[in-house]
Amino acid sequence: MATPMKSMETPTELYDDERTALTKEAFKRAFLDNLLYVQGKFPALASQNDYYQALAYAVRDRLLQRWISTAAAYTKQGSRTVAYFSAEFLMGPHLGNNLINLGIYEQVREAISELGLDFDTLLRQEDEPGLGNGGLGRLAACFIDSMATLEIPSLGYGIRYEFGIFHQEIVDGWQTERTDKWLRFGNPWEILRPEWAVEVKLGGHTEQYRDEQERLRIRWVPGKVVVGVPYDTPILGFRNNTANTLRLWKAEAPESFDFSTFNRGDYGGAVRQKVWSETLSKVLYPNDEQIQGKTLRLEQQYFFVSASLQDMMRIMRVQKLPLERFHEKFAVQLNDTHPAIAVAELMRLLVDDHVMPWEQAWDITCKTFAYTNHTLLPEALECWPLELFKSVLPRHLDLIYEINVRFLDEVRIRFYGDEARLARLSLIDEHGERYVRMAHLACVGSHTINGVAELHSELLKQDVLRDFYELWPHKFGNKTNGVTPRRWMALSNPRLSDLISEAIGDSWLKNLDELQKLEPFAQDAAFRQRWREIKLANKVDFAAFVKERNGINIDPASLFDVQVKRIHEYKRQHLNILHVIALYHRLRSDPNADFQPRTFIFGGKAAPAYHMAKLIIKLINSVADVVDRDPAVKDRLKVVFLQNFNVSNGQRVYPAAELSEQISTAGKEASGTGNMKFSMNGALTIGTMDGANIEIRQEVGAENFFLFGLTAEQVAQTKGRGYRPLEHMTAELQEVISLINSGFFSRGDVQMFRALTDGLLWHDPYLVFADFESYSECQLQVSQAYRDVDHWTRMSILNSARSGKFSSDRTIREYCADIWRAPSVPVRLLSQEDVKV
Ligand code: Z16
Repeated sequence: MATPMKSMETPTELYDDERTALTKEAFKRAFLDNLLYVQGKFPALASQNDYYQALAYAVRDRLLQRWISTAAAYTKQGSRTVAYFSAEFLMGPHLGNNLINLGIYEQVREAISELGLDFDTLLRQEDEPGLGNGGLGRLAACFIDSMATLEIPSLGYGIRYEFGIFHQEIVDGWQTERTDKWLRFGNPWEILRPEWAVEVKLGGHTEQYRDEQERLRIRWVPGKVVVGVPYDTPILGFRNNTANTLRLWKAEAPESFDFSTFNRGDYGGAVRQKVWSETLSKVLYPNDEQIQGKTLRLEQQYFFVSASLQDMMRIMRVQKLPLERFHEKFAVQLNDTHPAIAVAELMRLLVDDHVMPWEQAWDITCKTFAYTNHTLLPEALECWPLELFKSVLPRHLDLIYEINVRFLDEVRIRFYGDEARLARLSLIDEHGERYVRMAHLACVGSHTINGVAELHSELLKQDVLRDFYELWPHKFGNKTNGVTPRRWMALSNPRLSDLISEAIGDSWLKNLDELQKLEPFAQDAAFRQRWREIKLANKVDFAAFVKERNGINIDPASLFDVQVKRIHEYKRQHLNILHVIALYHRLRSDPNADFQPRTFIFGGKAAPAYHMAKLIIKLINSVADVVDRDPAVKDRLKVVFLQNFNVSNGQRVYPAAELSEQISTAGKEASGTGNMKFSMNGALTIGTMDGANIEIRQEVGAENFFLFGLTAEQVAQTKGRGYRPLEHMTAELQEVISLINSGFFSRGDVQMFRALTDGLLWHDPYLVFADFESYSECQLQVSQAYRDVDHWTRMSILNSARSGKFSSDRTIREYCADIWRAPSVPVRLLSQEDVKV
């Protein structure tokens, strides 16, 4: 045996293949080592969380080897890199996903159980990083998974919020919010990189000065400075050697600032400075489609964007690339307008800090950025009051004015004499109070603009961004969203995934179009039987989970009808619950009616200040409560509101779902991505012609999809004529509204739901009544179809078999081909030989 001193003197092995081997035995050894040497725990005294941490560190060791190999490959090749800028990354738990991607899920499960521990209990210990609100943040997570799987060099850039999306608890039927302390027990998946910290300026003013060459220049004198410290999380590709990076910024106080105050004896001031700095990355704003216009939010956006662009410039320095080639080295995708300030910030860095001529800097900027829009709701378009903007970013406001002057000059020539068009296109909204329009900044500074589903991209061109489309039609395109089948099938639905692999082999996880090979199995009675058994087993698991969480029994033999997503009027959870009340009413009126038993499952968070959304939650819970206590409908109708819908809960619910509710008012949901997760897992959709529903129906076939409601065009016409809800009132709908208003669901309180019912009756922008009959009728067809078990199973198999398009791998391939022009760079795993020190 080598003496310790000897090996210290000649450290030739950077890592030991034994230490990070993927075998069961090596893994057990690593787990126990971590428990002792990292957690400092003796097995008999360790908690489940200590075991989880040890397990996570053992997995992390195995991922670091890939990470180093990836960094080496990218550095050596100086590869073109995608930088995905997003204020949100809704990652969900890492452990299970990393095991799937490494291909060691089963070995590790066995290793852990051979050590006498319960693997599922350990998986559940992980506090998921909920650094996003919903679809947009989860899309970013699916995208970085797909980029790693497709071996595209990429960096995800965002904010390391100390508190992610709030934890939702239902108290007396109402939503209450609790802080999400996800970092409480530490985060084994991240690595702090203090050596790459950067300074970010905020506030203050600008002034003119002459540089050494007597040139007149502008200087930004900031009011405060914060330090951005990067925390890196490796993002594994699926069964390859790629480990890309998610780089999230934490805000800290610069030491120099503290010291000057501290030295003056102002301890309080020094502490305040530190506290203020850290508030920048303290908490995620919990609003999805409603902007709040808070100073801190703009500061957060600028903070992570500036830190990221500076970091990219550091990478260029390290790789000895001149800044003139910034757009060749990097393709930056702006995930909505949240990072749109990047357009002005890159100009500032190039023009002010690097003394580049304006025209050249602008050329580089426009060749760098591409912008994805995620919404058609006008209230979700970010506009910052000019005064607020100026107080946070005085230099950027001047730069935006300059960009605007040059831009409007171009428009003036193209559209001679069209003053109204100039006002509509301007980066500054001047009707009344003045605002900076972030979507306009994003459009002007990007070479490509895309929507997230066919219909959405069309409506952007016709409606929201029409003037930009008329100016630059070539910039516009569509990239229909997708989701990663690794998390949303392999990890969350192992039973179904195993059956599929048994039938068609396992390459479908890398090439989801291969699910087509399942189609013939829809005609195979034995296969259908197994398909049904799996759905039932998933429903049984889910029922146990509901029992544990909500204390109520749901019947796995009933139809599981699910609507999980953020609560919003445009998503129309109220349409769903009104229909549930109608069913309840039917059962009460005719207790012997022929009735397909159903369990209605709801889940989702409401923005804390969105009162109507919170009232909808209360109504759902109130109906759930009454229905649960009414013996007359027992076993036939159940309503469940699943608390705190998040990624982990999503992983439980999609595999158990049979009917997917995608019932937004047509023309309002940009895409939806939950709709895809359901369909892949064999649920049928009841949905409107909205977002990606249209493409799902197109793929799975109209005969395997339950369509109802007005089209986007009909919605627009109806509104154009003046929508009058009462014209759509039916006897049944009248009963439903009366029942609610009578206080039946609110212990006699006739006022409780008035804001909701009055809204629907008198001024409803989402046309609930207009679609109610069509929806009820369609639900009747669902119930009938469900009774023909074989027919339903065939439809279910075909939904899954035809969902290949909705892999985020397909989406990312399209971004690479049409927007980023980023080739893949395969990674070879470095061996001991390569890394001799
Ligand atoms: C969000 O999740 C979305 C849009 C938006 O403006 C803000 C947030 Cl936080 C969603 C869309 O509502 C949804 O239709 C889409 O599928 C998703 O973004 C991803 O594109």
